[in-house]
Amino acid sequence: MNAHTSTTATIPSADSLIATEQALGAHNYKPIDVVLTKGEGVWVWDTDGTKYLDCLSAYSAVNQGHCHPRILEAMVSQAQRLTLTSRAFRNDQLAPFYEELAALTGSHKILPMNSGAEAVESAIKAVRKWGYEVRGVPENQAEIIVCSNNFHGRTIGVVGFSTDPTARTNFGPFAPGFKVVPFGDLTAFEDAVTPNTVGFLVEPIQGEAGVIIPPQGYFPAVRKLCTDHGITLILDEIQTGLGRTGKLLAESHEGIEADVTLIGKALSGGFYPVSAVLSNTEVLGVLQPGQHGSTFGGNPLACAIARAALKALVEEGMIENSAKMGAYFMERLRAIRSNKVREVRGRGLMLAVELHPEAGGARRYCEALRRKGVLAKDTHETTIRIAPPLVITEDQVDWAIERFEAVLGGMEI
Ligand code: IF1
Repeated sequence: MNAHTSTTATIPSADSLIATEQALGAHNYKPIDVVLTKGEGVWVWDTDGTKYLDCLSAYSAVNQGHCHPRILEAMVSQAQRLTLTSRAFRNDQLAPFYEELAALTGSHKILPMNSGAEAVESAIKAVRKWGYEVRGVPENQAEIIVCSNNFHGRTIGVVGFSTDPTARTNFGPFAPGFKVVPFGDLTAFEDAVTPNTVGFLVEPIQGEAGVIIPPQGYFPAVRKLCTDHGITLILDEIQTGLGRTGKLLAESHEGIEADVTLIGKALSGGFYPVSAVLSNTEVLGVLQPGQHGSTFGGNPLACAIARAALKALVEEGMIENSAKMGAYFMERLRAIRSNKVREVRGRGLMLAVELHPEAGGARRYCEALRRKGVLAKDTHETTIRIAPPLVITEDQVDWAIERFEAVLGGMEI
């Protein structure tokens, strides 16, 4: 046998891969030490061949399931044709992407970007400009109201109005023009409004804060106040959107419509960073050539992937499945008898198990779940976040519940 072909390439062990990451990477994450190498639907496999049920979905970016075959097909065939033109030239995927996304969401104008944080930054730019040019706010006086415990990304602009010390400490100085009010508190919002308020940026359900659902009636009242005061309501649906909560957009649960909606993550089914600002004509209408852009935003590969990702989501009934399986998962989680669980909450397949402070920290339970074949992620000290791909079946929920029962039941901690 030829020396070439007989060489079995040494596959680095998980431990050595982790050691290399530690040595060479910035330590801005503390992941669960599972090294994944393959994914299919709700399942992922580590380098030792162990299979796990993914209950995080890359923070809701793989709503359609890992390596969805139709999205993969679209990606490969587009990549073989044309990947990037920049917006200096046009490409034949952008128009159909706009058309399909507008038809699905009822939006009038679309701005394609890449990451979620970029979509947030883009919306802030557009809304400020709209404030000056359409609302007549005096120069540099535009104010945007945001909520405490918000999560909108990691850029300087965005962490500047975060209330999380970990996210913002020592990253200043920050941009002025943001006011923070408690999430779910209508009076505080009303009191913060001034004649210079141009926008209210808010998550329909706060994700990083621990899957926090606002009081009933909050959003309809917010919607009315925004309309009355000419304030642009900007809903960050980067995490809650595209089926995660059992509706296409979480705003539908509240019976409202935002003026500007931000989507990202699952817009590509996890294949590529694709985000978008969706808006009425007025707000995005203020952007003129040269005033905003991105090398990769709206590129043909991104557009082809997003078109396939949206088709898969809608045509394969994933949004309905999210509503149905979310309700079932929640019911089964609530039926687990455990003195460690304080509350189970959520909407659709955006779920959280809140532990009692004495339970010993959510991270420990996520590590225990991992040993049983379920990957979930803690947030803050006491919350286990559960967000599987929207293609999960009842049998797979049952499979997961057995593991949650064993871990939350406590025998095995
Ligand atoms: C990380 C959480 C999820 C988001 C909302 C904008 C963005 C995000 C509502 C920015 C991003 C992520 C990023 C991820 C952790 C994460 C997250 F734990 F922080 F809350 F999803 F649950 N708006 N969320 O949730 O989008 O620029 O990242 O594309 O590691 O920072 P991005």
